[in-house]
Amino acid sequence: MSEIEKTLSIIKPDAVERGLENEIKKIFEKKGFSIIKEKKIQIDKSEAEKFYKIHETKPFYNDLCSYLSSGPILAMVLEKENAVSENRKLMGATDPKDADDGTIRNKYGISIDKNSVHGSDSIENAKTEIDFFFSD
Ligand code: IDP
Ligand code: MG
Repeated sequence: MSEIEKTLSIIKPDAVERGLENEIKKIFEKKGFSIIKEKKIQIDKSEAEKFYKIHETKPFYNDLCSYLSSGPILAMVLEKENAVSENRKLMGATDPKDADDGTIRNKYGISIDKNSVHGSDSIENAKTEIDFFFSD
């Protein structure tokens, strides 16, 4: 059964810095995602730590939070049938060198840390992450 879902997508600092926002938004729209909310912002490190709390025990946590807060990002709510898993497929593997042809990370990712996009990994986390950016 297909359900209309919402998921959180972030165009990360490496991609915003290279002016890829519109190109990446077009990829989502061409694949049938509706971008129902968007917000360009720069978060500070403590907010990044909160957003990535799930990773707080990982060795890369500090660098990850510094990176996400290092420049402007574009946070978006994407809507589509099975949006959470469809977005994960479209993003590709975490490490761009493992990401399949045709995925966003294959096309634009620079490295495992500068991998251009974030996407929620479950419906539950999508709700929390959408609230994080769009609760007001
Ligand atoms: P995901 O973004 O594909 O869901 P996660 O495992 O949730 O991947 O990791 C969150 C983010 O942390 C990744 O997008 C990547 O930027 C960074 N990251 C993950 N694993 C590593 C690593 O081994 N070294 C450095 N950064 C990493
Ligand atoms: Mg993740």
